[in-house]
Amino acid sequence: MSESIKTVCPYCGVGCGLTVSPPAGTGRSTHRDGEGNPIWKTIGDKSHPSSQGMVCVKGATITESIDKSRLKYPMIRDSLSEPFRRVSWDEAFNKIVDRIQFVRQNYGADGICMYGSGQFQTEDYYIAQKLLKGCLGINNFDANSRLCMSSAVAGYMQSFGSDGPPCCYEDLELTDCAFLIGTNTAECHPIVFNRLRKYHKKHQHVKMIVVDPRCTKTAEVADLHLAIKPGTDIDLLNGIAHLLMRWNAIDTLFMDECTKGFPAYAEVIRHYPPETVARRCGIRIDHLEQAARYWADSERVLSLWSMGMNQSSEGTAKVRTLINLHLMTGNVGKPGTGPFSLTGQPNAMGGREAGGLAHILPGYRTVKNPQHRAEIEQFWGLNPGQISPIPGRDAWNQIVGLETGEVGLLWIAATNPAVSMPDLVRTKAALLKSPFTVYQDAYYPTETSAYAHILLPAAQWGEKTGTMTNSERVVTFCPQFRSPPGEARPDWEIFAEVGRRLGFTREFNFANATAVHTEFTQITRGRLCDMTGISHEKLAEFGPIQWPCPDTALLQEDESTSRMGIFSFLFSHRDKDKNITHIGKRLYTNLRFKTNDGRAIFAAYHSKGLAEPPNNEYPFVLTVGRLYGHWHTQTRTGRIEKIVKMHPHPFMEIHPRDAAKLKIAEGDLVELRSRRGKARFPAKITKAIAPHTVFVPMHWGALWSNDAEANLLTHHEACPTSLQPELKACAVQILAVSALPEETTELPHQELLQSSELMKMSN
Ligand SMILES: Nc1nc2c(c(=O)[nH]1)N[C@H]1C(S)=C(S)[C@@H](COP(=O)(O)OP(=O)(O)OC[C@H]3O[C@@H](n4cnc5c(=O)[nH]c(N)nc54)[C@H](O)[C@@H]3O)O[C@H]1N2
Ligand SMILES: Nc1nc2c(c(=O)[nH]1)N[C@H]1C(S)=C(S)[C@@H](COP(=O)(O)OP(=O)(O)OC[C@H]3O[C@@H](n4cnc5c(=O)[nH]c(N)nc54)[C@H](O)[C@@H]3O)O[C@H]1N2
Ligand code: SF4
Ligand SMILES: [Mo]
Repeated sequence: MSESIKTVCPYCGVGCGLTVSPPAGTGRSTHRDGEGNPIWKTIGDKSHPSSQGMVCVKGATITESIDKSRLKYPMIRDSLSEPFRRVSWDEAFNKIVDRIQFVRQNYGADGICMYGSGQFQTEDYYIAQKLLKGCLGINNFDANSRLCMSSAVAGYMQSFGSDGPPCCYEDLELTDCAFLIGTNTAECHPIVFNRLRKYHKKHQHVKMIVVDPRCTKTAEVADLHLAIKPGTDIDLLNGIAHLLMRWNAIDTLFMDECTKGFPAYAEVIRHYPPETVARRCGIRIDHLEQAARYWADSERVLSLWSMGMNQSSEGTAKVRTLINLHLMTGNVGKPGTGPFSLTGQPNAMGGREAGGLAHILPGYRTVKNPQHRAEIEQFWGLNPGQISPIPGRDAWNQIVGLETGEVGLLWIAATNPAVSMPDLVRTKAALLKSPFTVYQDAYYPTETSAYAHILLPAAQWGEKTGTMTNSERVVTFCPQFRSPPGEARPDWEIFAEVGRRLGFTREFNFANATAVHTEFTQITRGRLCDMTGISHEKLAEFGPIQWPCPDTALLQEDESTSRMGIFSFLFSHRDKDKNITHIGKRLYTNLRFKTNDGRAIFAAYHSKGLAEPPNNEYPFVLTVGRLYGHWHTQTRTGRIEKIVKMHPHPFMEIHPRDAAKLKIAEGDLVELRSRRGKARFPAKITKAIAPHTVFVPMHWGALWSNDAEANLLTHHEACPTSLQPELKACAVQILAVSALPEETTELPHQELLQSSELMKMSN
């Protein structure tokens, strides 16, 4: 390939457009990585409507990692103590198909589980749903999005009657007040933050409020930073609502016409006077009042949130309570307003569209809804009743199924649970017990490959064609521009081949990814996420397209953006009778929601706080999050020199007062202990963290550190509605390692990892 191509960045949910060109230079002068592989050139795509040419360090360096430490061939072993041996695809497929048949007969269909990822393309997601939920009749497909987005999904569904973030990035530049809660946008959604920050800097009247126990890069530039104690978000939000009520700064007309359930909420917020709330949250009363003032005085309020809200044992309640504020003040459905959940992974949104969690079905449908099941059964040509009405095993319940012996086949793809799941002591022990684990990844080794019986090499970004949807519902085409290494294959092709070998030849008769996408978009017809007007061809021709986009929509150039030299599209609608709420950049502009009566629903939740609050024995709250340069478990970013220099090692942030009390100096090695496990980090003393709270990054698994695995400490207690675990907080004690008696710090199952390291394939 000699020309450049346009695609989307495969890291975060901002979904920046990238332009990729072949490695510069020829022969020996070619630009190469440390292993001698030519490096493709990546720059921001100026024509992408979401990012307008901007990229962060991760997008800019992505191509430096794509040839390093790749898994190239299928590999098999009979037990985890044996080395892998290379096999043909044919042998690997036969083994998997035999196992599926065996498990169906001996365990029942519930014994089969797949754990996928928001890093799948939509095509991968769709085929996996058809295989598991359709053909095998088991809803045991869950994704790492359970650890990431599920509270936002549940919150939108319950408050608005459907999933779907109603806002768009343009709202960042149209708001009067940005309320950022539980999100370190500057480091984790850098280009969203750039757009907001530029506008905020330029317009004096625009306010930025950041709610985070840490003074992050995001909080540093806010007009108001509320460093609440972890887990007190509902107190704060109810406290703001209390003041808005007291000041009568509420939109009664909107509430009367467009919502229901307010009286029950009004009863709840009575109990949240400022004194109580400030004390519980650990903030000043005047700061609380200031936050409520900004809400009251702003014509347009936009809230942004991510893991500080979602990863909580009351995640859905947090999300819904935030939505309450928007409903009270009529801040929804208008430019510059709305509750905007920032999606973490590049295609977390596509996963939701394709039904990629254990309780949902493609096209924003749910497993429990009989009509939805019937629609999908009919679409897939299945017998009525083939799709199970019972939600499948969520991520943690797949682990529990291994513990109890009910799961006979676990198929993991595009995620690294041996680092990212909560309570790694239990997770690893369960994985060790798994009778049969298939692991489909692009890289080798990862921490999870140590627990696999079969490794399947996946083609990654740039090596397969497909689509991804970003936080603002913009779908971008990601064409293949290079060959996969060795025998690696696209995820969807692997799933489809297994489907065909199980006898579902008609169901998986796809010539290519375009055919998969065409079938998938048809299943969205008439739904909120209608994408029947989007196709690979149109995306390739016109560039990124936002949904809803039914095939009755006419593509029109959006004048406001094309004047800025950016080419994006608005849609006009031909068929007024179609059940589509809205065509264009925002959802719910007619203020009718997807509930039965069109009204949005207030939620009435009291604050419950953390599932594992600190006590005398475990006096600190540990919170775990991300750093600007690294991506999750480092399979890519750990191999990029510039990023490794930026963040060379793990650390634990602690407040100077706590450090002094514990006699810990900067750089001292400390051991954190929770009720479940322990891990060690050098101390970083900083006022950026609230007292009694400590922070460690999530990025260092067993392959990248000796013993700084954050999730050895965390617990699996989850939100009862969304089943999203409280990965953001657990109770810990802190001990200076110098004060500990000498002992070996052998990690659980470290020997396994070492053995897999030793047998690195000669690739
Ligand atoms: N650089 C980088 N960017 C990424 C990723 C990455 O790995 N690296 N991953 C992507 C993914 S998948 C995701 S999900 C997103 C995550 O994006 P974010 O959610 O922004 O990232 P986190 O650092 O996990 O958590 C955000 C903040 O929540 C705060 N927090 C902790 N507990 C509480 C609480 O009780 N209340 C409140 N209000 N805040 C709390 C933490 O202090 C932290 O600063 O990032 C995406 N972008
Ligand atoms: N304590 C704590 N734990 C957390 C979090 C936290 O904030 N705190 N955050 C949680 C969240 S929000 C998330 S999203 C998870 C992320 O956790 P993981 O999903 O485990 O992290 P990644 O490193 O992104 O793993 C993605 C894997 O997919 C592989 N891969 C990349 N592209 C492809 C492809 O096209 N096909 C295939 N088959 N493989 C591919 C990569 O090599 C990598 O091994 O961690 C969760 N865990
Ligand atoms: S902001 Fe996100 S999508 Fe954009 S370049 Fe950075 S990692 Fe990629
Ligand atoms: Mo995530």
